[in-house]
Amino acid sequence: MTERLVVGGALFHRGRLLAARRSSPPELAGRWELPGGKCEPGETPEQALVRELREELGVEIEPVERIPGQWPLKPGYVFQVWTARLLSGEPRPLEDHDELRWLGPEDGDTVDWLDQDRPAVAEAVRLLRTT
Ligand code: 9L3
Ligand code: MG
Repeated sequence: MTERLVVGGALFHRGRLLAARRSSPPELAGRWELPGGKCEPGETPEQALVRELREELGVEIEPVERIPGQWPLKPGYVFQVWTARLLSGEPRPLEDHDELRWLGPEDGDTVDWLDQDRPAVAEAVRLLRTT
């Protein structure tokens, strides 16, 4: 079986990283994530990320680079993360989130991240500190 890809975006802007609090499904609500979602057939991961952040946050972004690694989600799904930069718009929680927060380099542990997101978040925070 080929695994379905879920893409997440480590969105950087003015030295901060965007965290988004999920509002659904109930078992994930209240936990924080790198926004994103499922890659649709015929889409590249980068195209899926651009579409998902447009739908969920109302912003235009540019994927920059893949964060190495991939992490299992529910059966049949695997999670990969790209760093991204904000091209236009101010993120708003339009879909699937009820709060957004820009985190500085020292704020990585201040929200309750989904377990699956933690390794990529650690790397994103490291990049925030060093780039
Ligand atoms: N997921 C985990 N971490 C993330 C994202 C964007 C998604 N950063 C998981 C939650 C869902 C599945 O992937 O079980 C599909 O995500 P979505 O389409 O509900 O956002
Ligand atoms: Mg989503």
